[in-house]
Amino acid sequence: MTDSASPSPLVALVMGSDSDWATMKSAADILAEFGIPFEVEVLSAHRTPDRMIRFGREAASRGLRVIIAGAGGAAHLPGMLASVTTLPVVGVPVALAKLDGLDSLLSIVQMPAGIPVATVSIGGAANAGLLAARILGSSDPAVSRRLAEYALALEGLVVEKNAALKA
Ligand code: RP5
Repeated sequence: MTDSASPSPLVALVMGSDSDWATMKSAADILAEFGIPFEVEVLSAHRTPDRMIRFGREAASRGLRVIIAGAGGAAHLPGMLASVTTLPVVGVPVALAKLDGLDSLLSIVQMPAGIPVATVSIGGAANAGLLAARILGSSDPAVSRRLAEYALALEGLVVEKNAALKA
């Protein structure tokens, strides 16, 4: 699938199926907005288990710093990746036609002690992108600065909308 321009991605944006892309694209948009190089992969814990394990095992040595993993239904991808890497894994529950994503959320969030997945809200891929930016920003002042600007812009929007309501 599509990659950002950079030759060495810092974030892997992975998903269980290409059908998850409509949700996961919001994370890609955030990473692109912050100028963070990323790669996109479809990897399934159930349909491509060997590929998925190999990807997780090699991720850190390939220079990746964060993995964002989205899946729906029996959403085992984020947890399985977290079990074969020490990189931070951000899990995105993708909503399918049935159960409104509650199944995905519970599959991702209920990790056993020792193997953490930072789970965002159902469909919360934009926040997953922002969380990855914050993880990188803790050691990259340029990303940290952009995060502060992003927060200021958000604040400005709310203030504007508030003023518009009263006008
Ligand atoms: C999950 O199964 C995927 O993450 C996707 O959300 C869901 C359905 O996949 P498709 O049948 O659309 O390929 O593993």
